Amino acid sequence: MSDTAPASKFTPRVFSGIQPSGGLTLGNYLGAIKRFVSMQDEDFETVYCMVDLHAITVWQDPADLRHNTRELAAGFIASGISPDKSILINQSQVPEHAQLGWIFNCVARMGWMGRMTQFKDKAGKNTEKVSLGLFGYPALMAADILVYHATHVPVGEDQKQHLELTRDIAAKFNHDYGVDFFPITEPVIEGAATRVMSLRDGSKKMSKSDPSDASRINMTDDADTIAKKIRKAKTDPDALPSEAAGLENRPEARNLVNIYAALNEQTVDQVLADVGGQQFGTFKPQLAELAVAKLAPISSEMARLMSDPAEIDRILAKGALQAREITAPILKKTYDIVGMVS
Ligand code: AQP
Repeated sequence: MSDTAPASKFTPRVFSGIQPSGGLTLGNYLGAIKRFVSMQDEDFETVYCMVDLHAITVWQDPADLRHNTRELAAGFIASGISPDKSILINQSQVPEHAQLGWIFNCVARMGWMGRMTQFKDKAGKNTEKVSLGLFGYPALMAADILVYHATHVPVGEDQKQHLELTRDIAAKFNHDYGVDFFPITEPVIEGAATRVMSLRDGSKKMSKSDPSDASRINMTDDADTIAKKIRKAKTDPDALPSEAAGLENRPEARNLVNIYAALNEQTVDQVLADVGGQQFGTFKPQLAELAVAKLAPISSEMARLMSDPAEIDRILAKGALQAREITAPILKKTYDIVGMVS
């Protein structure tokens, strides 16, 4: 659209977040965090966030929320996000997120929000009973991103529609007020595992809030638990194919091969060149061994960091100060554009 601002006039800046709505899963790690880590060494400023305001769109026990927020920060750091290279924050400690979120509630249209598939999935048949916050979630997510003028957002496949909405909100704001103020953000959806599926059902995303713990690998699972979950993962009776095309219509097989490829930083075809022809009884122990080798150092570092929660709180407090140097002027300018007396 001619009335939208090109991303290129903005400082290359990455923003992304994860909800502290449970423990981190392998899906979060492969779909999002691995890319967060690599982007901090590219030509970007990087801001990574525990989105606690998003988490409470569904009920969270307060003690669990506090624990999960710190554990998520520990997971970020243990996975390689450096508080010296990236700004690491807890969303509620940077109030400009919620303040811009309100403005965007007034920009986004009910019809746009009603089409969000994640809302439909999470609300199910219960739309009358879910929180208003769950419905408005994508407008707050747009604010999280745009309050930094972020140009790039690394996410898993499931967030694609929300990012399109973020672009629509930026474009509508720019159009309505006749400005080129908000960037039209680029989603970064890359890698062999942009959509890690449940270990129990290849048609469902692996999710931290799935009632079945066997459906996911948690970043805090020990070696025995990881091996057991992989051993019990649903599969089909056929041997593995030698090429990616042979995984079509085999969602569970494809999921396990994708996980192997992402953990081992290979393509699916490279993996299948090695394991094609194997039965799952042979492949699963190799996958378990690889998963344990990659995840054990992260989970033990998470445990070490969690033994000193005050240090995590200090990192988040410092991150909030750094963040507000970016967000406060952008919010102030937004208020000016909208016509608020300041
Ligand atoms: N299964 C997945 N495969 C690939 N990427 C995934 N992500 C989540 N699950 C997968 C990516 O992780 C980032 C953070 O997601 P989130 O925690 O903010 O929300 P979510 O997508 O709703 O994740 P969960 O685990 O399913 O949380 P709950 O159960 O609370 O809803 C995003 O980049 C997401 O794409």
